[in-house]
Amino acid sequence: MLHAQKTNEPEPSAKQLQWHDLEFYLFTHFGPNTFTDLEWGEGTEKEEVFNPTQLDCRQWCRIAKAAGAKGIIITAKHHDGFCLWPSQYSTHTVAQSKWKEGKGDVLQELSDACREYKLKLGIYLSPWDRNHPKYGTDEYNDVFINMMKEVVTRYGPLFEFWWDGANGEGPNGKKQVYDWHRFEHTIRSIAPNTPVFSDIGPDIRWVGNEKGFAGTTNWNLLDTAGFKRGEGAPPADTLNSGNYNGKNWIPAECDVSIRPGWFYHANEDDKVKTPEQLFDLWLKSVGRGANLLLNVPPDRRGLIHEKDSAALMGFKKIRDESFATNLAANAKKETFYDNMLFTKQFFADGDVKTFEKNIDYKKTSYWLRFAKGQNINCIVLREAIEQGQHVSGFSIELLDGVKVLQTINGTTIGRKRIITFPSKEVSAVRFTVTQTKATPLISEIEVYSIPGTLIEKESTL
Ligand code: FUL
Ligand code: CA
Repeated sequence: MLHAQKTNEPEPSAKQLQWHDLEFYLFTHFGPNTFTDLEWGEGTEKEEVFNPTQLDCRQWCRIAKAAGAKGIIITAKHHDGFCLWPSQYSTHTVAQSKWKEGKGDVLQELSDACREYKLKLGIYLSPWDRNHPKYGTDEYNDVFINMMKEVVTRYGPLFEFWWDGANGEGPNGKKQVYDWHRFEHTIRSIAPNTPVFSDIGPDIRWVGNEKGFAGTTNWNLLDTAGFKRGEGAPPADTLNSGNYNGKNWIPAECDVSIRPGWFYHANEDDKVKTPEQLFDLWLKSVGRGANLLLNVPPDRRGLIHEKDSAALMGFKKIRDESFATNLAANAKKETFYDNMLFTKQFFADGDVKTFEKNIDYKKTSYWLRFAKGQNINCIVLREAIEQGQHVSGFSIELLDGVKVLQTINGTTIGRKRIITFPSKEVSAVRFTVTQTKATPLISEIEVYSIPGTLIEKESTL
């Protein structure tokens, strides 16, 4: 049991906590653009362009599962308006295509395959629709709501519903005035357990870039008052770092593609991110307390390309190998208050994994001592976020005896914080919370020695 004092700090809902634990899932951009080599279809494409020759959602799921992804979010409808399911609210769908003589249903096949492989299904539904004749009129808001109802009831339960903020012109040259109030009310009533993503939530926020990086300071908190989805969204750096005093628990999700584009283009087959690049994205997303939504677009066959699949398998392998041996497991753990050693009573549950302070945290430090010199280059911290995100500053000292070899200062921890640094031989690691908004609850300190080539790369946004 954790024993933080009650605070007014925002806390995650049960469904958000479940979402946080997914960490990593795939994004699937698939539709007419796959066949026309576009990123943003015009909406005027003939339905017959959509004609995958070997579509196999079980192959997507097999690969997702083997990559350690927990689910798949699919573009049920992108901006071109084409529906990957036979919607009764559109005439621009798989039913009008030649694929399976108009009898096919990608969402059905994917939801069946996800069930078989024990993966979760999520749906991206673009409100911007460059095809629908009603787009740009009030009636289109009903169309969008009906489509949401259709996909939720037919293919749910969904682990995430993804609202794109884009709002361009439709076939009649008009921009839609989205009725977000009704959209939100609808999704809440038909899918109360599904966390909803958009630039500003309500449950999950965009991280402010499409590179896959969260801020090194990353609050799960966001102020949304006065902001809108799309053009009226908070500035990118706010989305990237959240708000220190944000009133709502709206954690960040990092969406990024394994290729330059979101949709498959054969001329990008040689531009698939390498396993090492994907691992670097892992450090900058999951390692900064966000979730990673990695886009892996199926090709014209309707299959994940061999190159993408190979990169994903390599990515999984280096994650498994890097985090196989937690060196903290064999270290001696001690908690010091000034010079006094605290033992069991310090940990309310007698478990050193849950590091809690009932006294001045700044004077308290947590030590890991190794029996002999140990080469390390990676430390994983976790905050018990069930009761909120509190820590705003911490320090890690790498020691050889009493000599401090290096001090690493950080800001937020959140659900997970992965710190990497050039390898050092240490006899001990000392961890101290230097700033916090309320009682800090650190639930995990792990130590690793990962391959030197995987140390986080410098990056600028
Ligand atoms: C953006 C879209 O415009 C892109 O095409 C892509 O779907 C990306 C994930 O979101 O808003
Ligand atoms: Ca405890």
